[in-house]
Amino acid sequence: MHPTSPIVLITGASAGFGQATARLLAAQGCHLILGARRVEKVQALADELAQAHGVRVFAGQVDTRDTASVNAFVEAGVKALGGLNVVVANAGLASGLHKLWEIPDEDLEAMLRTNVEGVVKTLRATLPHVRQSGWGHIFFIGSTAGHQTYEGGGVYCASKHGIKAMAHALRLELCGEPIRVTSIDPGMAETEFALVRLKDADKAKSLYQGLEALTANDVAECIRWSLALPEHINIDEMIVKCRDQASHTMAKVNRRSV
Ligand code: NDP
Ligand code: 8X3
Repeated sequence: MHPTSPIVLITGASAGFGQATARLLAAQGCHLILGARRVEKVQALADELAQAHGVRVFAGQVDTRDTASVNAFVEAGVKALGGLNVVVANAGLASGLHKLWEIPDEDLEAMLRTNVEGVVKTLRATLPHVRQSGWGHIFFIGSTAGHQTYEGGGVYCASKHGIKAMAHALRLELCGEPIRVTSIDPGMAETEFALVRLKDADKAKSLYQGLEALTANDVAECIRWSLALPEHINIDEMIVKCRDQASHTMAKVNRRSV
């Protein structure tokens, strides 16, 4: 049975899609369990949303690469709010734009440990609670990079192709249970993503110059809509790009002169 005020756990809630999703779902009356490494940002968001919308919000520090950290975060959040219905396994990143034969271990490990292992660890810790609640929805955050590849993006694309595989597998594994599985797969969206990847504010900004990229709120809206649908409807995957991006990579992007 679809609860009127579901309890939603979001990883990567200190910025970008995670933060925007927390804002949008709190405004719909959802209770939230929010985590990221920058716990002070998550705590400030939690305080703001609890005050503005009268919902219950738990804020915790979590590094999704670390099993003990994920387990402790999930247990504390579920204990504080008394259950869990929806998971948004959003924490992720791209690190660098190296060709496959040049990628440093640091970037390789950051992407695979966060985008693949971190998502598995999040799912592993949360699913028993979602099952116990009797109704649930698991959101993966994939990417157009899970549908195409580009030079310098081999490992990031591999990690997002991995998300696609995991979402498909989980849907098969949970078939017959009252739990939906959705992968939201955005194209270019202006968040902290490019800054984290390129470590250069000017280069990050120039990526979106002259085009109207997706915002974090646009992606949050896709999550809100998928969640609000009647419960027999499952959005398997949603590829969402801005109108200025015609290809899954940046090969065909419309830029107005500035
Ligand atoms: P942001 O950089 O704005 O946000 C990323 C979030 O992930 C931050 O809250 C960050 O928090 C968190 N995070 C990163 N590593 C960890 C970790 N080890 N443990 C816990 N939290 C972590 O990027 P976006 O919002 O754009 O990205 C969110 C997801 O969307 C990612 O999976 C990304 O791959 C995907 N995506 C992004 C697109 C884009 O163009 N922006 C397009 C398609 C997909 P903190 O640093 O505080 O830990
Ligand atoms: C982010 C989109 O094109 O930078 O997942 O890989 S892209």
